[in-house]
This record gives sequence, C-alpha cells and structure tokens, in this order.
Amino acid sequence: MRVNRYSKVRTRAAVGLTVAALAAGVTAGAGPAAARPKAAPAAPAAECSADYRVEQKLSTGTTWRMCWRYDGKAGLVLENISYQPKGESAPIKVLNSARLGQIHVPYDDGNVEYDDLTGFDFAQGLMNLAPGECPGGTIKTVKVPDSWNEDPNVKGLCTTTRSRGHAYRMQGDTANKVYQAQGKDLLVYTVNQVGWYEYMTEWRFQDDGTITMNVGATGSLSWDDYDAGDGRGWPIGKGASAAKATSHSHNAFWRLDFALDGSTANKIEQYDSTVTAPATGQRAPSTKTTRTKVTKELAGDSKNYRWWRVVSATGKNKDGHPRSYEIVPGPTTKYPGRSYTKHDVYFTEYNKCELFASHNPGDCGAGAGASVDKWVNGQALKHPVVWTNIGFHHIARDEDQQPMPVHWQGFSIAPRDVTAMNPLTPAELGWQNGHWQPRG
Ligand SMILES: [Cu+2]
Repeated sequence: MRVNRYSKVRTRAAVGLTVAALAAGVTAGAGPAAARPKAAPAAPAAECSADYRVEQKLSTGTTWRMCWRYDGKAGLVLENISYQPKGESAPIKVLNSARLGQIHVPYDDGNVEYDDLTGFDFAQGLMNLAPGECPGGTIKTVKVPDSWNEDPNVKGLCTTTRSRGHAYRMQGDTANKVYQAQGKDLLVYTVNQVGWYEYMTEWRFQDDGTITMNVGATGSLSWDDYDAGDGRGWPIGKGASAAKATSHSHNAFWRLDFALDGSTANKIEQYDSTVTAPATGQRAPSTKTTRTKVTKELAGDSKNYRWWRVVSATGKNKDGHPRSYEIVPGPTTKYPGRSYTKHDVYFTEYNKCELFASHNPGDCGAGAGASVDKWVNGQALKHPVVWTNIGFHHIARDEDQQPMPVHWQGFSIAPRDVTAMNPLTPAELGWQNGHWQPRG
C-alpha cells in the first residue's frame, strides 16, 4: 500500500516575526505619485496598501505595478497588473488577476493523482525563503489564511530584479556604433511545499512588456513512489534492480483575467497559417494566414502555425493599432487522461466562482461542473478568462536526487502592438517607425 503523501514531516523553520521583520517586508523604493512628472495622468488609485504593492522601475525605464495577495488554495495571486514603458505617460493595465489554476499530478500506474492546489494544501505549504534565495531583492511577509502553524506569517514572497541578456542589438551606421541594451526583469516568486515536492511559482515581468509564468518543481522525488508501479519506473539507485521511481505527470494550469487598458471586454482571436508547396512557375512555397474571431467559449488545441491573442476593446497604441497580448505557450506534453487536461487553452466567460481548472470547490450553479472543460458551454465571450494547460511527463533520472534539479514548465504572454515601437527603442532611433527612409 502506498503511504500517504503527507508522511513527510514538514520542516518549516519557526520564525518569530518581529515588527522589524514585518517592516522589512514592506516594499522599499516604490516611487510616490509626486515623483512622477506632473503632466502625467495619475496612476490608477492604489488598489492595495503599501504592504501589498509591488512597484518596480527597471533600469531600462519600464515600470511594472501590481498588487499581491495570498489565497488559501491558489497561493500567490497577482492583481491589477500594469505596464508602463518609458515612452508612455500612464500605466497600461494588462491583467485584473493572474494566478495558478491547478497543478494536477497523476502517476503513471493509475493508483494516484493529486490536485495539489485544491486537495493537497499547496497554499499551506508556503516556505520561508532564506535571504540568499532572493538575491538583491526583498522578501515580503505573507500571512497564510487559516494557517496550520501557530504563527501564520511566512517570509515567503520574493520580489527582485534580474538581467536577462540582450534585449536587442543593432549595428549602427558607423563602424563603432552599436545599439544594444541588456534586458531587465522583475521577478516575483514563492516556494510551496507539497509532500516531497517543492514548487516554485515564478512570475517574470520583462522590461519589453512580456510576462512569463513558470512553475518549477524541485525538492525530492516522492519517496512513496519508488515501486516501479507503472512497469517502467526508472532505476535511480545502484544497479538494475534498484529503487524505481514511478513516472508521473505535472499538469500545470494558469488562470488569467485580462483587463487590457482597464477594460475586461477583450476580444479573442485565433490565427492559423497553412503552407502550400510552390505552384508551377512559383519560386517558393507560400503561406496563408487566416484570423478567426473567437466569440464563444472555446477549448483550444495547439497546433503547428496556430496562435491566439487577447485584443483590447478600447485601447490603441500611438500608431492607432489595437493593443493586444499574444499567448506564447512553452513546451508541453498534453495529458489526455482527464477531460480538463485534454486541451491546451480554454477561453471561458468570466464567472467569479470558476477559479480552479479541476476540483473547483465553489458552487457555480446547478450542473455547472467542477472543471474548466465543463465551463466551455457556448456562452458568448464578453469578459473572457484565459486558462492555459502546460504538461510535463516526469520520467525520473539518476540526476533527480538529491535535491531534484528544478524542472520548469510555463508560458508567456507577449505584447503585440501595445506600443507603437519597441518599448526600449533608444531616442536616436525613435523616428524609424514604419517604412522609414534612411537619412542621407
Ligand atoms: Cu515530478
């Protein structure tokens, strides 16, 4: 018999939080409104108190603003996320809310599956971060709702910045002139222990407007699953008859409630391209791209040459093009074992009780069902919510012990026409928009 996954004793360090420690968790350096140029429209009224605000102006000129809170099941929830690159006089709102929607972990032997967020206390497992694991940043104190611990406060939320290498490079018109910029990101992350695993929930806000969300699994392989129950458990100890870790999947879901330019009345578009071999007399294959407006709820399947975007109902960039964010999935292994894992992306009409992609605990009305696939039932999309499903099939290897190296899975949303040009364009190149003529 398999022992309960919870047989591992939680070893959370008991941290007696002092007032000073709490104060240290408060955002430092968030610019007061008075520091902004007087002519600029005021930023949206602060939707949260200073303790729950994240505001970071990156050295390349882009400012990200958001509020955070901690949900008793979903863990970290980011709200009212806005982006303000250097050329914009006001923050551009991107999302009302961004959060994990589930981590579903079925084992290959068919004996167990875990709904880690709703059923296995992901949020309760918030871990204290050592100072060294938030390099150059701030560790905020999180009060875990209905905490099992005497002290519900966990120094568990890191906000920091990181360089990501080249944002762009371009040779100038003289030999020694190179336009280049090193990109900077704001990172926001927590670590949550579930059984033997520790999940890193990482949100990366790039200075070019891209948001990347990743779940990283580390900690240890599940000690109770070294039984090759799937008939193919990978030997990870000495010799061929060694302990064999049962393979399993981690199916991670995210739930994104967009509010581009402050409006939730966003539109969804799907693009598909087909490539045709050269016709007689044609020199090369041709590619035709079509747009399909997604006006009703959809369970979408990724496909070669297919992508989706969320389009603002109200906002346009300085070129007059509607602002949008494109969904950029990361590598995924789609798990066909459950109705809710069968599709890569779901667009559902907003419903405040539809919060988890599976095992949704809320009562969403008679016959509503408890998973995201059930909520795709033909409603018109007036306020679409985007759900993404990124799967990882984990066949253990010797290197997975000990500790297990972090394995990441996730996706990005990338700005498409949010600004009229590259938001990091240097001033000297600001005139090179459209079909510009080289200056003699
Ligand atoms: Cu795993």
